[in-house]
Amino acid sequence: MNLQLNGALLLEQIRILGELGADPRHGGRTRIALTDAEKAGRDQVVAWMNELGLTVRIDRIGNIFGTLPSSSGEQRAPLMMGSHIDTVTNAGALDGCYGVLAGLAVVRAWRDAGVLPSRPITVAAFTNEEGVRYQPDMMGSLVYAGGLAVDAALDTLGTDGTRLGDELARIGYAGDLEPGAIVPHEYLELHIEQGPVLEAEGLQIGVVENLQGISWQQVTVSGSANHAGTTPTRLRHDAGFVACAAVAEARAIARDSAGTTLATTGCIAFEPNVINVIPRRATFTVDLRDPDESRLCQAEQRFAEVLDRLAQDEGVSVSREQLVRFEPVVFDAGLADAIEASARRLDLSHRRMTSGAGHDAQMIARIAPAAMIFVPSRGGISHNPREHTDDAALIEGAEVLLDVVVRRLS
Ligand code: HGY
Ligand code: MN
Ligand code: MN
Repeated sequence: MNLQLNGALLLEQIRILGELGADPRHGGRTRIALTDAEKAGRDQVVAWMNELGLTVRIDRIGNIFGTLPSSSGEQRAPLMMGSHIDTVTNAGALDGCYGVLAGLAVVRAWRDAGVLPSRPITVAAFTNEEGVRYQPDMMGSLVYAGGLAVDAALDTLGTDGTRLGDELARIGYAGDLEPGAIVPHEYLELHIEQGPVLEAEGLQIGVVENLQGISWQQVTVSGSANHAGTTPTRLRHDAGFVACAAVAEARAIARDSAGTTLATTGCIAFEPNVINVIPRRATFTVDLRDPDESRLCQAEQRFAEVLDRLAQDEGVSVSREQLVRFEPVVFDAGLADAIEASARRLDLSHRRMTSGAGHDAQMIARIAPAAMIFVPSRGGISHNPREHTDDAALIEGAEVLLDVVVRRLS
């Protein structure tokens, strides 16, 4: 079957969606989950789904599904493609959005050819993949895969004190479909690599076989405020010092892992946060990742020991809250083989690789065969307005996605 991808329209839709939530001051766009800016993004994707004549359904956690019916009419489990359209703060235009819009481009190729697939094709935009406002990340796909009860997710309180379910209702995306009601036959996610590997090796396609484990925790250090000028070091109970020392130790844990473990502190705050007062309290996050579960456990254990030692030496107390803990995921070998075969058929250089970032595919892998396709990120940059992938590479990735789907459905 000779289906044609409309690459120009895909690039145009990426550009249009990328303008929603644009931040002229700091660059990029910010469409944090369930904000008005993200609602605008949702509304735009739903409008494009309706233009394609898809059956649009919203589930109770706000996941959006657009389905192209099959030629047989019978209700077979759909082949699903998807990703997310929520962003981090000052994000690029491609993270997540590329996969959702490329899915629509694949469906459009069927529509343009005037043929229907042998089984339904569903394009999904999952709620709150980034987990910036409400933890955990990949929340919508986690609920959809049965990893988190929808009512618990709806009761989640955000970093801004809002209740997720209230915000979902406020933006008009509190759907009635039970999460998981549409069980995919298999799932494909096209995504930018967000890392340096493909570009460094001059390769066009990543065949993503697995995805590393993720551990997010929030640490609270409670010490004693005191005068910065009169308090001798030996008498201090400096929460700020312990937090900073712990962050430095987390980097040492990553460095000692020969590069497999990654440690990131993305958020840190001191109280009272004034220049001449020793902080009485410090809160900070630690994001630990490793493709190997036992190494990730070792990193968590070592960090806990470091924190306890620092706390004891400084005479402060520490508490840790686990925000996210996802084990590494291995994707479906058959789908990975199919992706590799399509890259080869399209004469695109490729390699098998691990995903450093979390993705909705890792959740869908719990309920259906799933795999991912990567395209290069310029400079390996993402979660940054400078995120970029060349137009030709974006279209190549979508061509691979189309080729895999056509062959899986023929
Ligand atoms: O954190 C992640 O890896 C993803 O971007 N949510
Ligand atoms: Mn993403
Ligand atoms: Mn992301």
